[in-house]
Amino acid sequence: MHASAQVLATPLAAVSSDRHLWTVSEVLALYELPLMDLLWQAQGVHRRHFDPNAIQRSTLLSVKTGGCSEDCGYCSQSAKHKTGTERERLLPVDEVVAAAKLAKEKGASRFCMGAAWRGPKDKDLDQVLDMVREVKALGLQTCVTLGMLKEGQAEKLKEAGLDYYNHNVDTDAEFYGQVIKTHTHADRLDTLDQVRDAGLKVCSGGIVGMGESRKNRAAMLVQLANLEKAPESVPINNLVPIPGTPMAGVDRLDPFEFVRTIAAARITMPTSWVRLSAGRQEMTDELQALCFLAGANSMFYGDKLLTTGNPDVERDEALFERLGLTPV
Ligand code: SAM
Ligand code: DTB
Ligand code: SF4
Repeated sequence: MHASAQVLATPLAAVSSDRHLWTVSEVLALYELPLMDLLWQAQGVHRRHFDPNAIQRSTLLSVKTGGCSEDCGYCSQSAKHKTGTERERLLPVDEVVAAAKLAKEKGASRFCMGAAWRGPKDKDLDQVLDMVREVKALGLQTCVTLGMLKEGQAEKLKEAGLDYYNHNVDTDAEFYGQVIKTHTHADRLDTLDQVRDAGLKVCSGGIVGMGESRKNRAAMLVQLANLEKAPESVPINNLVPIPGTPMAGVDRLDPFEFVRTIAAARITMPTSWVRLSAGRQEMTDELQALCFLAGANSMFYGDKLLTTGNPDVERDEALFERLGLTPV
C-alpha cells in the first residue's frame, strides 16, 4: 500500500475507538500526507466532534507584565532579554474586571489572565483569586496562566471558580533545553498534573516556528495527545519574533507547515478545542481560513495578546462575516 493511503486508514479507525496512544512516526506520517489529503482527514475528524462553523473566542489580558525570572528564548517578558518590555506590578482587581466587562460586550466567551511569573507567590495568588471570582461573576469562563504551581495552589484556583489553567508544554522534551534553561519540560508536566488533579480544565499547547524540526513538532503533539486526558484546549502559537530575544532572527515557518500542525493537532486530539493563537496578526484572512479548515476552532480575540498585537475586533468580525463563522 502507498504510505499515505496507509496513514489515512489508521487514524480514522483510531479516533472511532476510545483511546489511541499516538507515536511520533504516526504523527510524522500525517505531516507527510499531501496537504489536501491531510486537510480532508482533519476536516472529517472535526465534523464528527464539532460544529465546523463555530469558533470559540477568548480575550487575553496581561495582569502582570515583564521582569520574569525565566529565560524562555521567545519571550518579551523575560528579565534576561533586553526587549523594551517594562516590568509592571500586578494589576488592581477593578482594572481587570473592567477589561473583562469590555471583552464580554465585544463577544468573548472566556477571559484569560496571564502573569509573567515563574510561579505565583501565595500573596499574589490571593489577588488573582479575587480576579477569578469577579470575572466569573460576569458570566465569563475564566482562565489563568501564572507559571508553575506549588502544592495546594491549583485547588485554591478551583475553589475560586476557575475553569481553565493554561500551561503550555511549548515544544517537545528534546528541543525544550535549547529554548529554556531555568526550568525543565518535566516541571511543566508536573504543573499540568496538579491542574488536572484539582479538577480544572487543562489548556496546553505550544509554539512552532522557533527553529525546531518537524519531528519536534510531532513529538510535542504526541506528548499532549497522550496525556492521561488530552487538554480540553490546545493553543498553537506561531512564534512572534521579539527583537532582543535569542529567537528574534529565526527563519519563519512555512505557513503550510503551520496549517499541517493544526491539522495534526485536530486529528490527534479530536475532541479538544484547537486554538489559532499567537501569530494571527501576520496571517492573511485566507491563511486563517485554511487553519479553520484544518480544524482550528478557537482564537484569541481582542487587539492585544500579552505584549504583542492581535487582529482588531473589527477585522475579526469582518472575517467571521466573510467566512460565515459563528462565535461560541
Ligand atoms: N509565565 C507563564 C508561563 O510561562 O507559563 C504564563 C505566560 S507565558 C507568556 C504564556 C505562553 O505564551 C508561553 O508558554 C508561550 O507558549 C506563549 N508565548 C510567549 N511569547 C510568545 C511569542 N513571542 N510568540 C508566540 N508565543 C509566545
Ligand atoms: C498561549 O498559548 N498564547 C497566549 C496565552 N496562551 C497566554 C500568549 C501569547 C503571547 C504572545 C506574545 C506576547 O503577546 O507577548
Ligand atoms: Fe516568564 Fe512565561 Fe515569558 Fe517564560 S514564557 S519568560 S515563564 S512570562
